[in-house]
Amino acid sequence: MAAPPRQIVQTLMAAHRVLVTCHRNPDGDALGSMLALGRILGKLGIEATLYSQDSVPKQFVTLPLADTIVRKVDPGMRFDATVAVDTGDQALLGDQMPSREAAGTLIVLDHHSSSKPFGDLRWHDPGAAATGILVAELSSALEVTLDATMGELLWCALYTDTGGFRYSSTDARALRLAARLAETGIRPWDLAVKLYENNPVERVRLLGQVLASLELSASGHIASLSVTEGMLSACNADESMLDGFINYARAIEGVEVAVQVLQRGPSCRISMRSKGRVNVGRLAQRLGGGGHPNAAGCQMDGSPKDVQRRLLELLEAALEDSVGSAPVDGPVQDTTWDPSPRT
Ligand SMILES: [Mn+2]
Repeated sequence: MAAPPRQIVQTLMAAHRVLVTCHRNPDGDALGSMLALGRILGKLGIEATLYSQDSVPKQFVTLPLADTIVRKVDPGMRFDATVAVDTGDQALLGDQMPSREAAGTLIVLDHHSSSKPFGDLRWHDPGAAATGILVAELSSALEVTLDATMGELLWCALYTDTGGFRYSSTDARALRLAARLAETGIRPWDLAVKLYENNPVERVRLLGQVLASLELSASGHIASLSVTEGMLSACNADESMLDGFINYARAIEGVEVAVQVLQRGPSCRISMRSKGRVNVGRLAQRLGGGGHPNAAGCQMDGSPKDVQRRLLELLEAALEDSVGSAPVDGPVQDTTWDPSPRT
């Protein structure tokens, strides 16, 4: 088990009031980590305020304590410390972050490989399959025993960020935590049903439309999906329901990279997923975005059709460069990386 930087432990131990926040458009790791950390701090008698500007996606509203998250921070509040979890870029924090003085010591817990350093104290561990792992390790350093509520929250973090223990980020450290969480009394099947077998029918209808947009490159190595604003409104669906659709494209035999192009007014939000041969994180970074080697995102101007065509050219070139090369090194995650928060 890795140990958190001592200064982070000491700062939290000395704090009375802490703000915990995460990246915008929070995913299961961001929410699970934030909520679990809130509860851990609570056990120490520390008053924790949990702030996430965007509403909790429907998939996660039944997580314990999800209803304690606030979407605005009272401007009069002063904190001894602020912890940003699962956040690789300060720009991904909410608009209402308190001022430097009001926020106290800014602590960052993150595992994104393309993260841009920020904050006063930082625990950045790209080898961790989820930020939830760092939160669990922090709880040990703070001498807080994980209870079933924390178990459920951290299970959500770990399970969603490893794709149900399938992604290459799944390692002994992740599975050791899984065992520790199972010992808190959680029931993995009940949580899987809660997280993945509770789809709103609008999401399934939207999936039908999005899958119908599937296009394969001539080589068959690149698959792309597009999501237009028209599809969302026709299905009475919203962007939060798109989570995981791209994996259907990646799961096609022969496909190395899957792309999802989401129309947002005059530009598009791009998500890319690689099976491991092409480093899409590097490509996204070149396009002004970021992410992990196997999961990344960026934004491009133009219509979905136009963007799809340009991306295809870039990806074909990237694939050519990587012909015969081994899968990209290092642990890879498959977490959401959102360069362009919804407003
Ligand atoms: Mn994460």
